[in-house]
Amino acid sequence: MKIAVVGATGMVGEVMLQVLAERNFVKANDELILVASERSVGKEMEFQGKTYKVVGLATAVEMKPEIALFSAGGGTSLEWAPKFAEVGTTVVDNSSAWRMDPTKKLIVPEINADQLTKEDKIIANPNCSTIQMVLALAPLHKKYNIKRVIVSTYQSITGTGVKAVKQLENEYAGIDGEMAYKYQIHRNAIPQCDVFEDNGYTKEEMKLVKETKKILSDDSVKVTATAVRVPIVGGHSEAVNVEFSNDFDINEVRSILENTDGVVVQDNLKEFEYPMPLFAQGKNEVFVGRLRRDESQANTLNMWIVADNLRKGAATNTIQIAEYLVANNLV
Ligand code: A2P
Ligand code: 11C
Repeated sequence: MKIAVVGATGMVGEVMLQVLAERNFVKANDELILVASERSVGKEMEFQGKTYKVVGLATAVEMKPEIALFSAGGGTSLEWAPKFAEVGTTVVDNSSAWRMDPTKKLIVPEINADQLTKEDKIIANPNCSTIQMVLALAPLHKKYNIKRVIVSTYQSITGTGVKAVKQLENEYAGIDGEMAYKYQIHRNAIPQCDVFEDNGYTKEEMKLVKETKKILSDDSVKVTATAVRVPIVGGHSEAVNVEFSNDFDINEVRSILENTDGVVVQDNLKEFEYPMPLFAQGKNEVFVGRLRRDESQANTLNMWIVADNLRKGAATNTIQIAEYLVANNLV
């Protein structure tokens, strides 16, 4: 099998290569194709002790890989994913380009990988803040039926990319440098992730609303979001308030989450145990804690959800989709 990683030199691309190696996805007889922009063509990169030369997109299409994992921005996906699909490649795309296209599937493998067929040649990977939230919501929706979700996020600067990490480092060091954000992020919380839309919400907030409905296959689930950037590198955190149609038992909620693939419950107040980006960084799981009943309203739960946005929020979920495709002979 030929496997292409498009955007291999980027921040998510780098984590993709780590996760591919950890999960031994690229077998001895497989061929790995590392793809980036023309700027990087010819650059040498290491993977599992072998040196690879980065190639451009046109060359990669000519090589007709079976699978292409894309994380090179929405513009690249819009232009190039169809070209790969045309030569028979199955594209798993981490950008926002195809997510809300009704002809494309939006997949979190633990929830809806069973929707995938051989005909799906461009498959969308959801936004990081959506993935970690829906992984916890999906089993609870099945059991208690969600009416409404209120989510407030505390998002890592790694979601913005290398430029933001550099900005924070410069601010720590007191160096004037290029700014990823309009404002200083050190000692700050910026209530703006991505650009504003006409309704006064940011694009990130509207991704939480729209993608959640699509992944849960239920337009009746109401979601409202406030997304905030904080000077953190280890992962995104979310305070999530969920109103159900049916009442729940908090111990049953805990047990449902404990038995959900990909979820780890960290919720022991006596030991001060709860999810934090400090512990989530570098892990593939979604961590859930601070489980408690909202005492101000019937049938309503509060929880705190943390995950490494570059792993389960991006690289790991993309690779899990690819693993599912291979395991089920869909490529
Ligand atoms: P390059 O390193 O050559 O610019 P990040 O989001 O961390 O900036 O990474 C973006 C990734 O997408 C990088 O690997 C980058 O390659 C790649 N990329 C950006 N624009 C293009 C493009 N037009 N064609 C192919 N790859 C691109
Ligand atoms: C952030 N969620 O943290 C973004 C990054 O749609 O895949 C990923 C954007 C996307 O800013």
